[in-house]
Amino acid sequence: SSISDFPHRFDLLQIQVDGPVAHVRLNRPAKRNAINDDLIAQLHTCFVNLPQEICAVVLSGAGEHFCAGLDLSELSDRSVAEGIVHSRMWHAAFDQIQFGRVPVIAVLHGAVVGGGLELASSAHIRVAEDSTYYALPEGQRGLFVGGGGSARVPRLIGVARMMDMMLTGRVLDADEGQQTGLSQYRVGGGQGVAKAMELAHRIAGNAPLSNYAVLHALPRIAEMSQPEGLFVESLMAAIAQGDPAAKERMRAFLEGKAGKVTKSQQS
Ligand code: 1HE
Repeated sequence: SSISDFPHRFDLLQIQVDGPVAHVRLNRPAKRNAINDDLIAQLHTCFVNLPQEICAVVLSGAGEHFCAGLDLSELSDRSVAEGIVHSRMWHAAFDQIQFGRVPVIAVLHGAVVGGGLELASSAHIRVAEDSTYYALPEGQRGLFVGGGGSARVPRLIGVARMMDMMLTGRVLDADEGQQTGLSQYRVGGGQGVAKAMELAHRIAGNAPLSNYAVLHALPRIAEMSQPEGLFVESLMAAIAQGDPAAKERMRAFLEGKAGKVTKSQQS
């Protein structure tokens, strides 16, 4: 997919390319970026077709909210069978985000609710602004999560916290989200995109195979029994080490040409 056409192909996504980083913004602010079938399809197409030049993605939402979740106006027309297919469409799109080629950093502000939290939890790093709040109103709407939330959210905050959110409608604010592990970075209002772009450029500077191993090997190993996980880790480590990019980086360090680990990289 050509990098120059890429940003112009999606009417519900606004895409800006900055060197190796693409900033993908949900662009349906009048509906609080509620996800209808078109938007889920565009997210899927966008992440499947990321041009090779792109090494990291920042994902954000236009307007006052990150995302109001499922577009509730499309719901009533669906049969049970169509509901399953619809949910699987969301799974396919969000799998492209979580298990694609490049790391994705979500910038959260305002409502991150229902399917919006499911989308956010498909990203690899979350940066939350002051205004962020999290909820799973599916319980109140007579629904259940259908965008991967029951698999992804407990892996971030645990089953008990997700049960509480779904059963009681509990809303977590930005600080609670940070304490419970929903976000990894907490920033002031309007600072999220700049922080995420800084992180994305840092990530894009890593060897592609290291990033790929973190996205694809690490979560699998974490779910394996320890003996199997350790064996897979050894294979992945040897493969990464064998890559010319790794050899070059190690040589650069030994020759004093690469950065040291410093405290300034803390956050
Ligand atoms: C929507 C949606 C939506 C807003 N579907 N149209 N998600 C929810 O249950 C959350 C529902 N939304 C809200 O609680 C609020 O809209 C917000 C807290 C997100 C934002 O409030 P606010 O005051 O800024 O906006 P608003 O006035 O409520 O909404 C502005 C417009 O967006 C309005 O439409 P309008 O034509 O009257 O201007 C709203 O109807 C529309 N809108 N949210 C459709 N979600 C795969 S399973 C996932 C299951 C779920 O995600 S369930 C949770 C759904």
